Amino acid sequence: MSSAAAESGLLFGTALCISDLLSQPRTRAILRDCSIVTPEYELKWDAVYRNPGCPDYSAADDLASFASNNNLAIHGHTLWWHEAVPPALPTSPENQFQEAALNHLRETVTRYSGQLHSWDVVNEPLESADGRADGLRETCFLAAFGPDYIEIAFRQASLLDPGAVLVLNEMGLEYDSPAAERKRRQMLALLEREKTKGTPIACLGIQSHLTALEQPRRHPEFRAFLREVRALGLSVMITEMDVSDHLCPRNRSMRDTIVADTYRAYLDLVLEEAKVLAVSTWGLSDDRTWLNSFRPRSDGARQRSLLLDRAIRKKPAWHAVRGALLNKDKQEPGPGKAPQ
Ligand code: 9MR
Repeated sequence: MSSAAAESGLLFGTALCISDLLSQPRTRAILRDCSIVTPEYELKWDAVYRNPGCPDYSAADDLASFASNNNLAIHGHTLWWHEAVPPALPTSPENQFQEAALNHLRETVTRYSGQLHSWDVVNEPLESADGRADGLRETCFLAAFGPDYIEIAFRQASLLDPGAVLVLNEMGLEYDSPAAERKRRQMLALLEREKTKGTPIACLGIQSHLTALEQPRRHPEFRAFLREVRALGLSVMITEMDVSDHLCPRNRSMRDTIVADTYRAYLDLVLEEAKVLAVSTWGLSDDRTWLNSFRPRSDGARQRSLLLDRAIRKKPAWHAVRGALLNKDKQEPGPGKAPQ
């Protein structure tokens, strides 16, 4: 898989946890398929500060050593995310939270400076249901720093690790709904605002948690969005791709076909329109998906949402993703496609 990606000038990878490396078949699959890995949990603020006042980077360090010993790039996930704030941390007074958030960012970026391919500097900044005109999610970062918090985080990260690709990562940009279209417009407005201020955002992370039978094959609004992102001079990373099969029939081979087809159609579209640096799935094998708890199937069957099955065997989805990666530069340019 990673060689197929490399042929098209991309990295391919997965999210992983330190415990994945206890399984030899899983480790072998990671080494066979990946050129980039994303710590699923170990770098998050609450993971590092499980014991208040006493940061513990040992699990993240172990993953970083595994990656560097095996020549894998690392995507750092994630510096400022409202869901990863240590629970014991007081979010007020604001200046105390500011200091803690900046300390965490500086300490983490400095520790791994020069070692990472990229950083999700800010994760999931938009939530239109929060009702702000700019679409920003009401988080403790927004409360403490105001709407400039994104600029502050990116400037700090850029100063401390100038070689890393700095990514603004978001969920739900790829969905097909009026709310998703609103989010795409708000994201473009945000990126334009930050560009005007000179905020060093290099790349948009599109999480890509897809749902089979819901994700459209043709998706003109999303296609147009990707073109606008490209026109702003930004690259794209597909950061957390998986396909929930909770709407699919139970029959395994039918499910596998529909899931594979969902991956293929989605990747064909994104690879055609965006300047994609890397494609990562959120786990590699079906025993490691978060979707069994987040989107359980009503018939009780386990999700088959990733590229390998529970026995770490390749599924049609694996071949579909590989096909899309290999096909990248063989596609007909879409109408109005931005020049390479
Ligand atoms: O898969 C991750 C799970 O193991 C963690 O408990 C959870 C909270 O830290 O985060 C999950 O990953 C999320 C990612 O960090 C951001 N996008 C949504 C992912 C799935 O919830």
